[in-house]
Amino acid sequence: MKCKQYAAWLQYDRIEEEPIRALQAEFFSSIAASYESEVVAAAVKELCVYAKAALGTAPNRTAFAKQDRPCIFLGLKNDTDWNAYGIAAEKLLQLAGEGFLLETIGRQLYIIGGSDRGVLYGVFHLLRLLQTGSDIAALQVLEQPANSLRLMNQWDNADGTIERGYAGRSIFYENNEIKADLARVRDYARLLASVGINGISVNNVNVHQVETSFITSEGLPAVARIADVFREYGIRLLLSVNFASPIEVGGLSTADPLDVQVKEWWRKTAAEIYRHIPDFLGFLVKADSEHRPGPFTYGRDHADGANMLGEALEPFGGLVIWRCFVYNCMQDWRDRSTDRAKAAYDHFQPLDGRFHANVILQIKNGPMDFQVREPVSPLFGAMPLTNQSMEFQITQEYTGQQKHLCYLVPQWKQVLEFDTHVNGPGSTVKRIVDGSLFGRPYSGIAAVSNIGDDENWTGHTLAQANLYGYGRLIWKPELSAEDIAGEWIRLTFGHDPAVVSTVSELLMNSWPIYESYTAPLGVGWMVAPNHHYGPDVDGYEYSRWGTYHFADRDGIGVDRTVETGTGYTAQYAEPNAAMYNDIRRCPDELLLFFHHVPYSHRLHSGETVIEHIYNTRFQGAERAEKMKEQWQSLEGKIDSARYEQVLGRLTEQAVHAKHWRDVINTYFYRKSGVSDALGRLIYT
Ligand code: GCW
Repeated sequence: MKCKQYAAWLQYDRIEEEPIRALQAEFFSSIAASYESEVVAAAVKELCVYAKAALGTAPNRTAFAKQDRPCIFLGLKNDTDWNAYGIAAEKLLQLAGEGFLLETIGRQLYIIGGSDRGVLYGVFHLLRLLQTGSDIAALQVLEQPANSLRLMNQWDNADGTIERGYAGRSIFYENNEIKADLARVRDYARLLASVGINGISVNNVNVHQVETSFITSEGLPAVARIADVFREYGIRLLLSVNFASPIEVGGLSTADPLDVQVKEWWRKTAAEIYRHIPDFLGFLVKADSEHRPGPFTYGRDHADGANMLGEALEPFGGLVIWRCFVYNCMQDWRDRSTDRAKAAYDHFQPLDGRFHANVILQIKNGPMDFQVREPVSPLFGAMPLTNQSMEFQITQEYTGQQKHLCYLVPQWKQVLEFDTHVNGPGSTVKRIVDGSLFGRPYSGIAAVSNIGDDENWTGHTLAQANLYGYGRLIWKPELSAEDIAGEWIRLTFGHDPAVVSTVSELLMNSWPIYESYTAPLGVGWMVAPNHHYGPDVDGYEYSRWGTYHFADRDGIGVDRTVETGTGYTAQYAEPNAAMYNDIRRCPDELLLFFHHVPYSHRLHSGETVIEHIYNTRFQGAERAEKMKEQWQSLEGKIDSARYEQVLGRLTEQAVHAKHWRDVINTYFYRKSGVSDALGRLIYT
């Protein structure tokens, strides 16, 4: 019996209210499917798992036919005359692809998918509804996912380590091999499918030696085993590929994307991949970024590189997902004219219109790198002729590494709602990445996973909410962060009102709290080099990474204005460009991202910058301590394993938040000489 931490949000706790259980059991007495496939089989199995755990029953599989008895019917939109079963034609018309319809008619429940994936998503949605209090006798739901590509990116290495992983080791690999036992991968696939994920890249974008050979005939049989497991749950496989593969595993002397032999090598490689994995989704590529090989070596650009791979995959319907995280990571801190934030736009925007139809550019949400606070990347919407997708980071590299609580859905939601104005008002990021604004054929959202082989998957048990929330949000960006939190809490911990309200408050406050004791006002970093955990204000200040805050005795911040700074603000469409450029109109939370200001500069909040730094650091550390106490109020209401696990993390966070507070406050006191107006303790 797997423990509660492992079951995550698929607890399927027994329904205690007798009438509700009896009613559900009636519906679950039999299941009939009009279509058979691996994915439908997974859907049926899931219904049975639920019936056993929550209702204590075992449904009968019955032949698909009209009947008078209670029954759950599963099928595809096009394989049955659903009108004859009482389903309205106009509803069926609205149903497509991966969408689903849930409808109760009398004592029969219909789960109809636009495809077999739709059926599976319908089943998981049904079980979510049943566990969060919906009445099975009155269901009327029609859902279509907003984004067609809903992807997970693993940064797992074949040696079993995970780049920026904070929850143990890889569930995929050990000792430079794919694990023999993939049972846990299957459980992961089930978790991902339950929130609608339909594609996964299973190796780190930094493709090292062993992983480079995943695409060779020697490597593919093992990779295909992983693809087989994900296929059961409707999830298609991607691989991160090394741009220099033709040299490293192909025996060629070049990887020049315009070289005939190189093109031929990739074409053959693609054919070989599809021989092993017929539904292979495509390549994820990090090229010319942080010392990874790429087209620049040959004097070619990113369009040349991506298109060459696009052409190789095209005959098989595969995609190239090309990352835009390209910048000079050998910068000289003395050089004030180079601005890392400008790099992605500068590299890619001029290439608009040159990318092959099956190439998608994957852009990190911010222009720098997954900081606690960043503006939205100005590249979104700036390439109307190019497919674009979003890259979020679920793994908490810069947001507390799953030791600190940081519920990221509110941040992602803000990014998706941001109005770029590139095509007039209403040009929100969510409409760019769902493809609707410019009518792009391919689009979607990816995120770097936060799981490892820890028993609870995510290190911090409450960090499961980020994995869950990511899937739910990208399926339906209209959901609020709070509603998603509420769903997750009920599914994970049950319905006790004290638990629901306390955990919801903890989650919803956690991002602002984390922000309030770490780097202030959008300036970013201030973390220890390499591992990125804990404060080191000048840790990156004189380094080559282009991530500076420029604090001196008079002020702090990065001048990115057109007049006196790097000119980055001009990459935005109006009116955003003017707003960010204008120190009086720039939002407080991003002030230091865009402007260099004296410590005495007054914010819209009424505080000066130095007061803000001190006030929020003191409040942040206090609120972190409070979070621990709030959690302690739930003792006895949550099983002890999860209770203790979370308590341990919140205790560490409370201590560490004080460390952050003191390091930051002392740093700025020493720099500025300004003492705290409220006389609180700042170490000198
Ligand atoms: O933020 C940086 C990380 C690297 C990562 C890189 C990227 C996979 O520190 O670990 O490499 O981003 O996104 O490529």
